[in-house]
Amino acid sequence: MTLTGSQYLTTSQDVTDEMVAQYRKQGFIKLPGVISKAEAAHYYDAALNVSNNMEIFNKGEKVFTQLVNVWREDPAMKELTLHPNLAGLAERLAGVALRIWHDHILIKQPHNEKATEFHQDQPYWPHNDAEGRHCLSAWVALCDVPVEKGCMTFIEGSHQYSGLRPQDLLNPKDLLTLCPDLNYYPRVTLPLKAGDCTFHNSWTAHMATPNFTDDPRVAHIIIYMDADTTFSGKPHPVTDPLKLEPGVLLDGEVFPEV
Ligand SMILES: O=C(O)CCC(=O)C(=O)O
Repeated sequence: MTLTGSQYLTTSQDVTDEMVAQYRKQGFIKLPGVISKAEAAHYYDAALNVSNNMEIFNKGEKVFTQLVNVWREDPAMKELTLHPNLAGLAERLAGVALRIWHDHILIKQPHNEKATEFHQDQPYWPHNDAEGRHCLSAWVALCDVPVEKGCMTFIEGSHQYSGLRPQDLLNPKDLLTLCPDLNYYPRVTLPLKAGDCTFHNSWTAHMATPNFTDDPRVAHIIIYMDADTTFSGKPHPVTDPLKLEPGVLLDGEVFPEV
């Protein structure tokens, strides 16, 4: 572990082969202290500042306030999205070279008493050969996130179910009806302290609990994709403005290698 001020940070050197195996078997892992408390407080303020200024992408407006690709707009959030410690951890877990797919700030507003319902991320994305890929998200808590404030719950082993259609974030039964076996898989709920993180594979089913508190739940999510991911042509808010031809490599300044 690395000492930052008075706090130890989890780095890729702390991630043992057993932890990598656990991540790959379960489809997710919790890593404490991936950024310092001081950094979390700094990025918490930056994230709320951005949310006052950026247009909201409203796919999940009812369950969270979502700001996509903030690293392209805001220098402070860019530092977090390109944070070398997070990238090192992501590559250690994925075991392949990665690029940024996109980031997003997800704020569950105070007393937004709606869960983000079970879904997988990958079916939303315009990636070719998605089944064979290692895309993963770092969900970084910028404030303490107990269960009552909107933390993540994962279904262990659910990443084996690839090839499903996109699932409705507002419907608690959608994924579980589409894939009834998942009703009998273990679920793991992971409250986090500011600066802690979960990583999940893009096929891992997950949900987030409602925010019953008086304060916003602020998380920054960095999504990494395999460095050789190509574009499928499917519509998506990140790629639509780029007018890409299907089959091209998702590279260049919008999708930098980490
Ligand atoms: O934080 C949330 O409410 C949901 C997060 C999520 O679905 C994700 O990071 O993929």
